[in-house]
Amino acid sequence: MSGPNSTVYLSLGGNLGDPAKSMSAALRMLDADADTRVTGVSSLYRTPPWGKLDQPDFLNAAAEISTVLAPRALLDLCLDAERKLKRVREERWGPRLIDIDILVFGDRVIHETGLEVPHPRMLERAFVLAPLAEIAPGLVVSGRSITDRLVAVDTSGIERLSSGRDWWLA
Ligand code: PH2
Ligand code: MG
Ligand code: MG
Repeated sequence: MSGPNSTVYLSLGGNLGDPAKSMSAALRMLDADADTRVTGVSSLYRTPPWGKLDQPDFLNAAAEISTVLAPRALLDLCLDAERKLKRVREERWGPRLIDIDILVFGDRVIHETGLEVPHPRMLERAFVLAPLAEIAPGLVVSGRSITDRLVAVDTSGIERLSSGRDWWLA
């Protein structure tokens, strides 16, 4: 499969088991795919649960990848990684071992079942914007930079861990 290279931004998160280990395994799976390369990863962030409050804190991170895959094929690769890591899909916004979401795919705008790009809720979620601002501060989504978006949301309780950006290679 080969098309032009696209720069893609992903959000990763989890709050059950060992989320750092799951996210690291997921990123290594994506990087091992011949069509996809991981080109940047944020630090790890501890974040309060959003949407459904009575669940453990999450760990979140953002990643930049370069891929020749079409958006749907990349989504399948991400869902495959989630499945391999034994994610069980349960309640919406509830606890999970690993979640990998496509945030931005080049300058594509996609409205398909299961594939909405840019991610429709990314601009209101500090747990997405804080890690993303670390690796792509100037990235413009719907007319404004990630840095501008980040100052407009509530980041209370979000803590950047001293993991550095190579935690997923360890
Ligand atoms: N993911 C959700 C729902 N709530 N909260 C935080 N802090 N981090 C997440 O990754 C998260 C969430 C559903 O995808
Ligand atoms: Mg999600
Ligand atoms: Mg998801």
